[in-house]
Amino acid sequence: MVHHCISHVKDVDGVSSAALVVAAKGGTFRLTDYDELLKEIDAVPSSATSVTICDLGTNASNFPQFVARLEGLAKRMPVAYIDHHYLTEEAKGQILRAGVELHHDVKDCAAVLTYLTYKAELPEAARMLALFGAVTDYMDVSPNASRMMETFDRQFVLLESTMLAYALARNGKDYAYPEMLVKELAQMKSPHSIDEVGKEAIQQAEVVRKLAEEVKSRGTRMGKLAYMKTSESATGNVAKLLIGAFDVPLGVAYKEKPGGMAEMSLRSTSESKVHLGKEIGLIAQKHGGSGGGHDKAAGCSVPTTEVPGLLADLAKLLESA
Ligand SMILES: [Mn+2]
Repeated sequence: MVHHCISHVKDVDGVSSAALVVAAKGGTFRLTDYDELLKEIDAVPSSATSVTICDLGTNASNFPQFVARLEGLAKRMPVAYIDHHYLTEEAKGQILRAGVELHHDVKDCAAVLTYLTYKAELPEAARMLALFGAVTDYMDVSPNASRMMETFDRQFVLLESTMLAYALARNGKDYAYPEMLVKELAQMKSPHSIDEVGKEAIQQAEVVRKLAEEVKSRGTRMGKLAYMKTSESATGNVAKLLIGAFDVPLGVAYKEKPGGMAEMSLRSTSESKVHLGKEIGLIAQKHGGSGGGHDKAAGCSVPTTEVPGLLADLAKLLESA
């Protein structure tokens, strides 16, 4: 029996989810991003006898292909899909009818859902991995996560989670780094005891401090949002910093990728009435791209030439919400 896991490469939630699956099931794993998910499902190794997919959502435009691939895979082996990106009831029904074991809840991060799914096969210490995902996805206030948090020293969990997130933000471009983290975390190692994670995190703290200054002069306000083009890989962090620097409910940061595309991160505050995950898919599609995500954190990819139009649509939406 060889289990195979496909999880999100971009953040601690995806990395922790993968580590939990590897700790519970052993076998092989692959980290990937939203736009490569279908390819990764096609590339499930022939040695695999079961598969778990974690923390990876699709958007409306490629959802039919996603379900078709899940169905094909589920005919060959048991498939579990653990995720917390927004899904309509209809979409959930389609996934279930494809023969997939679905663990979905928008109120918890993927790592908490993964922990709960494989709890019986995991050591006690694995609860900490679930909390790393919860803290860094801003979902540690859910009933499940806060109950778990109460059983630890909160400061220790926050320190370890943040070290992991900062080290990953610095090294996420090369998949070898998050892959190394998955292997170490699956052994229940604390982030501070993994190689240079502590040193990398401190270096990233200085990057974040400088960025907080930089966004004030390089960011632009447009109605109730502020945006900025950046070369930082952690565009989500930049989006968050924009919210503070301009005192707006929505921050948008983007970077240009080869091939004329812009990769964009959106973050909002509780003041915003717009569900980013639901809306950005539609707006990005209108501008020739794709996107998705959560209520207060989402992302999209659109042609660079469409960025001004997309920002204007977002500003208009915020104004009318
Ligand atoms: Mn997540």
